[in-house]
Amino acid sequence: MSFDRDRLHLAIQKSGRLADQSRQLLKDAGLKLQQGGRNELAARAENFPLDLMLVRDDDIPTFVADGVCELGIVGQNVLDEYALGRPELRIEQVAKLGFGRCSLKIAAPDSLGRFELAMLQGQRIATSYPRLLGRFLADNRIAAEVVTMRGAVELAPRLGIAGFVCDLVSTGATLDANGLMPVADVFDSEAVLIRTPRPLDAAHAEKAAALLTRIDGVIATAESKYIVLNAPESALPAIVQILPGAEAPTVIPLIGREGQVAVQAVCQESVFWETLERLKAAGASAILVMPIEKMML
Ligand code: PRT
Ligand code: ZN
Repeated sequence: MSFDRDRLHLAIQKSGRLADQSRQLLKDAGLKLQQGGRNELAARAENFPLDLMLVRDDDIPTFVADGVCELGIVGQNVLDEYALGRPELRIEQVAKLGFGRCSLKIAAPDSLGRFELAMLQGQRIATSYPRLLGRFLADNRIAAEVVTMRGAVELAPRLGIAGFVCDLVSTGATLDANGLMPVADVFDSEAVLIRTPRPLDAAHAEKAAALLTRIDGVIATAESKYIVLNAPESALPAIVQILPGAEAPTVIPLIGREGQVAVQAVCQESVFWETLERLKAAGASAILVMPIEKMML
């Protein structure tokens, strides 16, 4: 596939933890993506003027910063580690995408027992995120030695390379398996959509805006539900309070049932069983919760 300057370019991780969900997001936004072989570095959207660049996640901020790709999807951890090294650049974070959640944590051997931040003073800490860790240490006025490792950070204490590690954690199983326990939170991360700091010409800007509107719609729909319920009119103030993230619900009188109304609302936050129980306790009945397939805000 040739590089077509007229099309938009979006860098995503080729394979790894963010790859499938990045593609799924674009599919949910209505894009038909060409499959592309194992060795393909790009994949074309058949029904939108967009080409995907399939790269290592570490290269995504560079591609976007240099304007090779107008857009990218990358973990905030990778973005901020890069951005701290090039403070003159302003890569814009356009949207949080709600997947790839993890946190960068400092961990210590289980045998350490009680921990406080001051114990890091003068210690060696192994990490693949020296700038994020460096900022955390400076913010907390801790003078520690940062040992940069590209991978296998969890092994550092056993190898005698460092007394502490600072690595990404999602379930905590890896720390556990290596006899380590989390002791401090350095940075919370999720996948984000980023935009180049280079100015876009009108045609590219229009295409990017159209794509972002669709992606915003997908993000909004992911958590949103449509709720319909019946209630006595007198219970409305209490019910509106309980409906999560609902603005200006529609209230319709129920013919033949004096004082009773039907309420319809889009809830932009998760609706749990507990929410339904609270609605019922407030006087609601016949409560329906429905998924929303598409939404354009
Ligand atoms: O090949 P490429 O360079 O593209 O991929 P990569 O190997 O550098 O990255 P990859 O695919 O592992 O992660 C991509 C992004 O996913 C990261 O930059 C984070 O934004 C996000 N992410 C979310 C994670 C995790 N969760 C995660 N758990 N990245 C890494 N991990 C690792 C962590 O480093 C540790 O080794 O998983 C282990 C811990 O997991 P738990 O579940 O045992 O706690
Ligand atoms: Zn990587």
